[in-house]
Amino acid sequence: MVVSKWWRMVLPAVLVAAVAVAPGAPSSAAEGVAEYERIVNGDFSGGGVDPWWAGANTRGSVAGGEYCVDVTGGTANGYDALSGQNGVPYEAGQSYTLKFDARATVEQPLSAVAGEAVAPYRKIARTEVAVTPAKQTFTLTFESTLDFPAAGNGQFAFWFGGQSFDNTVCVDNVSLVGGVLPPPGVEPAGPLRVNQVGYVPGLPKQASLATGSATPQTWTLRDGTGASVATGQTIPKGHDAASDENVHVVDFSSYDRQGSGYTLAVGDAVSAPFDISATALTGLRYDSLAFFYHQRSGTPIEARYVGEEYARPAGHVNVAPNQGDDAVPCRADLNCGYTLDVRGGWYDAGDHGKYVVNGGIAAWQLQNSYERAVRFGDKTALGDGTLAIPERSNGVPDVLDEARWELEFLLSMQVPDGKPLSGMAHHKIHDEQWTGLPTLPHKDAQPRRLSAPSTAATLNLAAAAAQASRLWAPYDTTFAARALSAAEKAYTAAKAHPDVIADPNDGTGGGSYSDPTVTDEFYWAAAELYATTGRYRADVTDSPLFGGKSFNARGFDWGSTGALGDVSLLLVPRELSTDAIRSAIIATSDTHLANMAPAGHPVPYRTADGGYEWGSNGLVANNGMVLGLAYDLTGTAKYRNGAFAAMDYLLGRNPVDRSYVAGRGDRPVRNVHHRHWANQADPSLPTAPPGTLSGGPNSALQDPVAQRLLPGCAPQRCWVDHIEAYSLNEVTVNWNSAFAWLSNWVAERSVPPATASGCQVKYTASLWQTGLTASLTVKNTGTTKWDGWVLGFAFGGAERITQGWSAVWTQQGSAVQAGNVPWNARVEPGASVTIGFNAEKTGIHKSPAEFSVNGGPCTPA
Ligand code: 9MR
Repeated sequence: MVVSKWWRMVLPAVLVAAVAVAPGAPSSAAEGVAEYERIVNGDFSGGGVDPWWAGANTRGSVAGGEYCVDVTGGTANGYDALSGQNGVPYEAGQSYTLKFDARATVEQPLSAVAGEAVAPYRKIARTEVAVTPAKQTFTLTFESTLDFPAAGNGQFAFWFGGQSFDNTVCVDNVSLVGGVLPPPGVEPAGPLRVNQVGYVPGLPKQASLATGSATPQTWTLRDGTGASVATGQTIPKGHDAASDENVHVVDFSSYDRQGSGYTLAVGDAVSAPFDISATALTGLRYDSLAFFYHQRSGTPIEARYVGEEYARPAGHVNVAPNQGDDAVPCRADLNCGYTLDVRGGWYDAGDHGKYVVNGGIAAWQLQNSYERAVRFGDKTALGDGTLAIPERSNGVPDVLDEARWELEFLLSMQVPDGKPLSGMAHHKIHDEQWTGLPTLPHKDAQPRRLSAPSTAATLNLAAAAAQASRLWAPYDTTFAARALSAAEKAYTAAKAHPDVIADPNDGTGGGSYSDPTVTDEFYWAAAELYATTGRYRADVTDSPLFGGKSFNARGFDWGSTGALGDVSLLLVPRELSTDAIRSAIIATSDTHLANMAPAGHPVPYRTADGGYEWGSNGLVANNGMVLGLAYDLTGTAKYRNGAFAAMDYLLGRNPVDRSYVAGRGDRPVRNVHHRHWANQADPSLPTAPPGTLSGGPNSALQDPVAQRLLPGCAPQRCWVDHIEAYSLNEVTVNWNSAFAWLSNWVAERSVPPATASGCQVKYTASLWQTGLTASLTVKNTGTTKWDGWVLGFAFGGAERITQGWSAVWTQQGSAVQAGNVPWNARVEPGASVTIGFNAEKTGIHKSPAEFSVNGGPCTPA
């Protein structure tokens, strides 16, 4: 073995058998000092090569768990044939231990080189060893003379060149441990984790404590001045699999005094600060919905709506260097013979792709948020003038305006009449090649191409457009008709071509969004068409998913959409019974609550193997939606508490002790994977805007940063706040639509409900031929005060409210809601509030027979 002078020390640990370096195991040092593995995919256990690259005169592949490089002979220098990986961090003055196994078909020298990936290619250390047909393990140590940050220009490479003959050299178990800087994004998590935004009076307030102790500990709640205001004992939960920690729960639910800057303390551990307030969480509904305007393609993002920091020129509108989205051809191999004008829509995520599959579910969820509010909640909160968008005073609820931005794009992706597969929808449109980070949309110079149509995309279009049609009917009959006709055409086309599946390997320049099973998309689309038209009933009932079969503990997402159809069937009742759907929502919510009860950081989400997936936070929010619906349907507090617990987890009560929502909480996510909000890569660019949800933990470690930083992580801890960690920290329209839905629900339900037995309403009306004036006296006959209330009832005939007083009045069809105004929000037991309205009418007016307050019944007096 020849040792070059750069190595401080070489341990001649030459073994014939492969040394057992546990695949991907984190290095744990003696004396508790953290040691960080700096090589990614050093054991090749997954069968993949990434992020190793092979340069000129080499061809690398993984075979039999080793990385084998075919080397062409006849080169002059070692570096004429090399393979390595970039972005390896080095710290000057720190020592490193390199280990690897190697063998070769024919004995030859091999150099292991630590250095710089770009000119002037400075070296930190180079050593040459002799590799033989017998596998040997080499252990080398060196001290770095240079500094390279993670994801910078540090490189580790093997040099194979300088030989006259062809050869094959195989390496395995490559490990480089050293340095003291924790990898970026891996910040130590505090042990005492809270919802960093806030808790709501009258609702549960819980935190989680990671501790070695098995016995209860004393907790103290301090107010904003630091004064102790409450104290109690933690509840030990034992070992928690999702976090691989011993966890206690702190329950301070009984403390209800509103204020800000509260902290919890247990011993030396102090939590992030938080509020206790009825409005602590209400702003999130608008923060989360604001995301969609930011993501709009084909229009300038204006400072007056988003502030100077986030404003940017229109993307993909044919201004150089953009190639524009106004006449996008199909990919060359499709040879479709037409172009489509597919401007507009939302960029899916941190990339500039626009995908019908994912766009469909995201648009549906914004529309559903509104449809649910009409049925169960407060649609005024989503009404016209509520969002900072250009359409804010057009007389249409803003959330529908925002969804329409995407709907128009989805409709534009439909194959024109007279063309092959007409009526189907192209699966996606995106760049030919992936662009770098950062790249603002208007600076993207890549050609844009349409992918082939797919059945899944076609059914997404059908479902979202059918749903849009019924919601837009009161505002724009022309659009409503156009949406329905496109939906029906798409549905017919999907039935004619029921198994056109997008290529799962088509991931160049954009994601694949391939979904092999479309039974659920067929059910979803049929349910939407039935809800809107009353036709298509047999398509709904003939589906194997009919009757709430889609709900489960893992949840629904872009590839698993049957539950969306069920939710629409529930919200838009027709003659089909919705009992089975209701039961499924309640049973699934009970499963969530049972899973959450023993958990250290309770969250409604459970996969078969306990792992966390790409976009787990989106699934958490969607399961929060299911719990929210269970509460809407039953008024049972445990379901409401479960939905709020999902929010607690997203806002900081989690093992990484971070708020996954940008700009909200004491330790929010910053470095999302996004080509504009790329502050980590370019400090002149912004971090993610407030209300943007990170994808969240993913224990499958599907990007090089995750693989480098998180080997062996427990599921809920598999996350870092790093821009390159695209499988952990991207942001997408479908995850933010789930979060927006939950945020809107949580905002509504931050008002404590009235008890079912505690309400009475006296309705009196004076009538004339074409109208009436009504007065309602609503009395709190229960034993607890109301801090806010919403009265609901339905007209029996053709009445239309023209004016109301002492409440915020809204009417959708026959459904009426009256919400408190600030001065009459509080109603003590035994007290009443009187409100009223004027209405136009045709025909006979009858007093409403049923009333509700805050979702519970209110008896007519
Ligand atoms: O959200 C998608 C996730 O479910 C998949 O596992 C992953 C890999 O196929 O792709 C995710 O979607 C990405 C899409 O393909 C491209 N835009 C960004 C999306 C989020 O990372």
